[in-house]
Amino acid sequence: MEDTIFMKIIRREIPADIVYEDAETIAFLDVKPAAPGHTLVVPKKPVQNIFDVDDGTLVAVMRTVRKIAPAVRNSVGAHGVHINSNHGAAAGQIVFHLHFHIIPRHDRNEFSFWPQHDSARSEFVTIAEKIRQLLG
Ligand code: DGP
Repeated sequence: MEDTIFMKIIRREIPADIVYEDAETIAFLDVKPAAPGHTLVVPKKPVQNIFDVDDGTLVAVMRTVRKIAPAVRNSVGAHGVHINSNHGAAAGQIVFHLHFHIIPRHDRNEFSFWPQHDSARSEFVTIAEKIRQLLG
């Protein structure tokens, strides 16, 4: 995997506002926050996304997400958080080093959810069957 900007942060080659670190993970403020307090949780191991991460690394990252989410929320007096993660360019991933966004939210009216659509019953049936088949 190519070196990413997050590896440079992990190695302290570029500055970041680091808020938490343990043996397997690091968390720092997002340089382009969607809201004040927007924090990224990143494994120190260089994996790209959900498609190549191993279970242990993902568990470590989610443990850190759970651990720091209340502090992130409370640091800005928010009432909730979005925990979001983009996997693949098509999904908006820009930095190809696995990360979870923790974005404080004060009020559900301050942002737009992604659009939701109705779908034909036959489409649900076909897609669910396809996923089950692919999972073996
Ligand atoms: P994503 O689209 O999920 O890959 O989001 C990548 C995020 O990483 C984006 O919200 C901005 C943030 N980011 C990119 N470069 C840097 C950096 O050099 N420092 C910090 N702190 N955040 C960065």
